[in-house]
Formats: sequence, structure tokens, C-alpha cells
Amino acid sequence: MFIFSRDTIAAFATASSSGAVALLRISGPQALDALRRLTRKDNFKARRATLVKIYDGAEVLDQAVAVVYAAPKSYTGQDVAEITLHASAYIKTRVLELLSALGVRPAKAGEFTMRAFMAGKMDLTQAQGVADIIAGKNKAAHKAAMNAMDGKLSQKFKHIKEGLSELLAQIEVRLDDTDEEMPPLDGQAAQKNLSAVMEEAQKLAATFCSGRLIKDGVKAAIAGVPNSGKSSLLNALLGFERAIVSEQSGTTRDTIEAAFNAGGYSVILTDTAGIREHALDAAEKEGMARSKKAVQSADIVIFVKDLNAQDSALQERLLKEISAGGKKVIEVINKADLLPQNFKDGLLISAKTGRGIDALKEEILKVTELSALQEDDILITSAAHYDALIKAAGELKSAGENLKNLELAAEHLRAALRALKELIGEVTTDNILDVIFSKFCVGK
Ligand SMILES: Nc1nc2c(ncn2[C@@H]2O[C@H](COP(=O)(O)OP(=O)(O)OP(=O)(O)O)[C@@H](O)[C@H]2O)c(=O)[nH]1
Ligand SMILES: [Mg+2]
Repeated sequence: MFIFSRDTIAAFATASSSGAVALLRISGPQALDALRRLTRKDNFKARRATLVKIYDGAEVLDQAVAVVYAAPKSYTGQDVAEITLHASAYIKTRVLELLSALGVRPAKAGEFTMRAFMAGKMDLTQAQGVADIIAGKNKAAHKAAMNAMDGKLSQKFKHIKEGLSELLAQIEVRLDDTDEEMPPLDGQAAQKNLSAVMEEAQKLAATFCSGRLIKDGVKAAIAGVPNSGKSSLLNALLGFERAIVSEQSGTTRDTIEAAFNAGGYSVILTDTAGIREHALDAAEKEGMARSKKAVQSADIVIFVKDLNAQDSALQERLLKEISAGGKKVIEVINKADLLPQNFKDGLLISAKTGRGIDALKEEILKVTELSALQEDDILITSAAHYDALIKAAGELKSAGENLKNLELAAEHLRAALRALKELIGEVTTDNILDVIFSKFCVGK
């Protein structure tokens, strides 16, 4: 899909929905020429905003502001012209038509950043950081993406890679040493270095647990018996009446999803149908099946208990079942307002009065270990990064097990090195680039 070419490309970098102005970006060898022809103006000073008229034949299509960035000092490393136009649908369509007539084609998704990568302006991890910055929904996701974009994450990858390269060099020099002039490899020292690099890779891979929750949000299912106040709790956490609440048990049938922000992290709640021994009808039966699915696919379960519920044995059994499945469960006792003042057992909340709701939010961050994160922690948020680091760590382990056979050890180290080089983009295939850049929006 992405064959790097000398084409000049153009796209709007701003959203296609309404707004006062729209930013058009043109990149490639014909960018400045296209700008001159559109504006009938010759002399543009690089990096200076210039008031221009955009011409459509004899007519003026728009008054705009143009800025030129001359190669290589631009985002893409090529000549770039950026024009801020009025955001009318007509102007936007027409200017792209005019550019097309000048041989400038529409850019594909991610093509500007792809060119930046190709020009060596950024590595692949940084390029992915750019996409994540745009997609970042909360403070934590934004911070992780910033670390990727400004190269802090790449530095971590590179450090692991350098450790690996050194190990490999020590082995390769001995493989090439046919005259046996080198002292034999110090097995113990090599093993120690190998383990250190492996640990570094494993440690970074382990940050994916938090990184994934930060990027995708924490999936929290609200479960319990009917009428315990699950939907009321959903509403209390969200701060508005999203789900229907009633004193009838069996009110919620379909699962309801809604997201809220807890301390800068996204939490995606799923309200579920209450579970009871026997469903009253087919719809409730289906609702209960969906509840179980929601619980299974959640990162954590908020189990809502009602101490006044008729079937307390069922509550205990459900709680046990869910915990036995290995889920992290937060058990809350709802309707605290109906309990005696001196009752002090467990996490007491009241969806009705709001008591304990903030404590529950804190507990969500605690059980997911998000509250333990430090400001300057560098995290990976991409499954591909996780896979590559785990692969590298596995290859390092195999290398360590084969230090007596240097040929074999070198093979494993090379495989580990390749995995890391792919991460940074030192080794690329069209396939990798396709997957990464097709996730971008057009204009970036
Ligand atoms: N006093 C008091 N009543 C509550 C509280 N939370 C919920 N209720 C009441 O309990 C009843 C059931 O609330 P829901 O939120 O619909 O319960 P649910 O668990 O979603 O019920 P199903 O959808 O039927 O499984 C309603 O009458 C609520 O007003 C609370 O903290 N205190
Ligand atoms: Mg409900």
C-alpha cells in the first residue's frame, strides 16, 4: 500500500467536520510550485506566515495564510506548504481539485508521518507515538504517548538492543577467530550480561499490563444479584442517570457500557443483568448469559452486595465463582444508608447518597495497580511491542542455555536483535509499515 514515491501529496490535517479554519498540508518536491501557482505569488520566506489569495481561474476562492517549510527542515523532511483556509466544504473540495490538476494527489492515511519516518526524522516507535497522541483519551494515555513520541521509549529499546549487540559481537568475534587467537568466552560473565539484558526486556514487557489499561481503559463489569443496586452504582460513578433503576428486580437485561475518568485514567463500566437462580423469562435468561460474558471479558469486577437481599447464599456463591476464575474483584456493600450506623464491614457504599463512591474509584486504581505508577515511568502500550520484547527475552534465554555452542547462541541473539530492530524500524517490511501507518488519520 505504501510505496514511497516522489509524488507530492496533500490533505487537510484538521477534522472534516465544521470549524472556522482548515489546515491544508502539501508535501513533496512540487509543494512550493503548487503553492505559487495557487496563490500567484512567487517569493515565500520559509517559516513566515504570509497572507495570500487562492485563485480559482479568474476568481479568488479564498483569502488564506500560507507557511512554507523548506526541505529538510520540515515534518516530512520534504518541502512542505501549509495553508490555513476558511473551513467551508466548498473551498476544501475545490482546493483539492485545483491541486489535483497541478499533479498533487490526495495523501493516504499516515502518509506524512510515513515520509517523516522514511526521511529519518523519527523512528517507528516515535511514529506510533504520534498516532497515540492523537488518539489519547486521558492524561495517562497522553503521557505514555508523549514518552513514545519524544523518543524516551525508543531509548529504552535502543539500550536493550545495544546490550544485545555487544553480547553478539563477543560471540561473533570468536566464531570468526579461526586461528584461535582470542581467549575463550568467559561463560560466567557472558551469562551475567545476558541475564541483565533479558531482565531489562522482561521488565519493560511487564509494563504492558498497565500500558494496556491506560491506552484501552480499564474494563470493569458491575455484577451481583438482582436489585442490589448495580445500575444505581453505574449512574453514581458516571455522575448522570445512564441506566434505568427501579425497585423491581430484573430491571436490567442488556449490558450497558459507559466510560468515566478516575484520576486521569479511563474506566469503561459495564452494567449487567442481576444473576438469580432461575430466570423469569427468555429475555432475562439471555441477559444473565450476557452478564457472565461481560464478567469474563472484564479486567476487574465490581461485585455489588445487598445485605438485605433475600438470597444471601447465592451472593456468596456468585462471588466465589467469579473470584475462582482469577478475576480481580472489588466487593462493595451497597445501600449502606439502610445499614446500622455502627456497621463497619468491608467497602461500604451508597449509590443513593454517594457515600464511598470516591473510595471505590480509588480502589479501582489500586487493584489495577495504576495508582502505583510514577509520573516518569516509561510504559509500552502496544501489543506488538510486548510481543517483540517477550520474543527477545525468550531468545536471550535460549542463547544463555546454549553458551557452550557459540553458533547456536549467536543464532538466538540474532533473532532477539531482529525483533528489537523491527520495533525501532531499523528493519522494516512493507507489512509492518502497512499495519502501523494505516491506523493513522489522513493528514497526519
Ligand atoms: N436505600 C438505597 N436504595 C438503593 C441504593 N442503591 C440502589 N437502591 C435502590 O434499589 C433498587 C434497585 O436498584 P437498581 O440500581 O435498579 O438495582 P440493579 O442491581 O441494577 O437491579 P437489576 O437491574 O434488576 O439487577 C432501586 O429501588 C434503587 O433505588 C442505595 O444505596 N440505597
Ligand atoms: Mg440494573
